[in-house]
Amino acid sequence: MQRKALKMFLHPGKEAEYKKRHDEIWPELASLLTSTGVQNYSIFLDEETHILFAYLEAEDLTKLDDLPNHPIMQNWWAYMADIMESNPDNSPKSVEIPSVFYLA
Ligand code: RM4
Repeated sequence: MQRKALKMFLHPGKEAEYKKRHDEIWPELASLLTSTGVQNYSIFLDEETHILFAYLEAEDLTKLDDLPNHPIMQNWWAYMADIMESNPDNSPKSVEIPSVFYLA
């Protein structure tokens, strides 16, 4: 199993809206992520800094490489772009976080 962590950046004041949208995550997006191999996808919010910490696992992380090109992913990013720091193509600004410790 491979693991990946990254941070994204929520606009202040959008905490409840961010959670609501994820509580109501589009079933087709959940299916897309699952069928691409994503497991244990978790997102945590640091309420002091508005940093979103995301963690996921996959047997092969390279299978996720095409996700940004998928229309469902692109539609979701367009939907989320008003409440997160986003790039011109609507993808969320994100910074990968290296692993420094693992206890299985
Ligand atoms: C996040 C962001 C991520 C997406 C999750 C489901 O807010 O859009 O890119 O993977 O939602």
